[in-house]
Amino acid sequence: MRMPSNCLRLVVGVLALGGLVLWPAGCRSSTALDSRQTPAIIFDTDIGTDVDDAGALAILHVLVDRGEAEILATISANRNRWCAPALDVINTYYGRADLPIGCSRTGPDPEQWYHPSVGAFPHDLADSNAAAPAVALYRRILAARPDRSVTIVVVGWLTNMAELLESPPDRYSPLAGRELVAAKVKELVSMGGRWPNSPRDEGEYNFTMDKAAAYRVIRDWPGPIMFTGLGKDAMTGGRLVLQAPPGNPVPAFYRNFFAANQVSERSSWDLLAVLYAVRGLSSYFTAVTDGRCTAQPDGSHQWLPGAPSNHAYLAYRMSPPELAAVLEDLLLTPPSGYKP
Ligand SMILES: [Ca+2]
Ligand SMILES: [Ca+2]
Repeated sequence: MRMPSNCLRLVVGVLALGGLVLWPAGCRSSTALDSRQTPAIIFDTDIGTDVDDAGALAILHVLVDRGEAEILATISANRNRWCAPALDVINTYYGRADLPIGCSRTGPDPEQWYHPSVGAFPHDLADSNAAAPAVALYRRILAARPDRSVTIVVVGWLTNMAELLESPPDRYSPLAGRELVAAKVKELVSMGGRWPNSPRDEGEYNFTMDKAAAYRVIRDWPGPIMFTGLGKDAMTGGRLVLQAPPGNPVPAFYRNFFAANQVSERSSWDLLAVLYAVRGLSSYFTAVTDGRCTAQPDGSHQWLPGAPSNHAYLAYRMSPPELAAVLEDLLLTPPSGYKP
């Protein structure tokens, strides 16, 4: 088990004591401690730049099929024209063809690994510009939900979160963005950062792709954030591309990425963020909660040990290969109602 040195002061007693709340004063509770409530999740992604986004959305659908979570929307922070169609392909395969899809109009637009396969699978959203504008969709969904009930899992850059925070009142809610987030969002799970600190003079991909957004969200987000930088050594996709049925689009996206990069499996950063967002710490993770993250405008970040804050970051409890096996089993689980 890999564990940063300052994990020694973790509240891992929580796990050993079966969920009895022993967090220090001022320390927030975790989804792991609140298994009574099924998390209602908005999935926010930079789908296209890497293939773990497809795997992450696939396992989220499987966990929803199992009754472990509810999915409210899938939203891209990447404005590439193929992002929304790729999301629609995956949602459709898992039986949720009408799940709301949003897309940024302002985010970065890097290379796409998915588009050669999108046309081979059923979907009805032809272009990202036909998807709802991301921030408007966030505001519509959040305004209609009970207070403190929504988990947002961001497995890409933080463009949509920054714009949501700074959004004005509109026809959906009289609240400005920061107040709307404070009222409705239970937890932001951000797959970003290298913990406890980014390497000297260097940020992390999701934070540096939109540096200004990462800086503003880390500084201004009014509620709990769990940063999950884990997954580099949890390799998945190898069994998926060999064993999944031909109608499954997710292994097709993996094959595109594998061929372009001459690899046969891929790290699982985004899948682990989803696993945490749905199942909490479980037996998989521990959380470092004593301190807070500070970010710089250049996209770098640093963990400052100290009193518990609204920030925490995730550490391994289970080994990366064991976690990879959990994830690959979920990737190979067919949609509910699937008939070969
Ligand atoms: Ca659709
Ligand atoms: Ca991603």
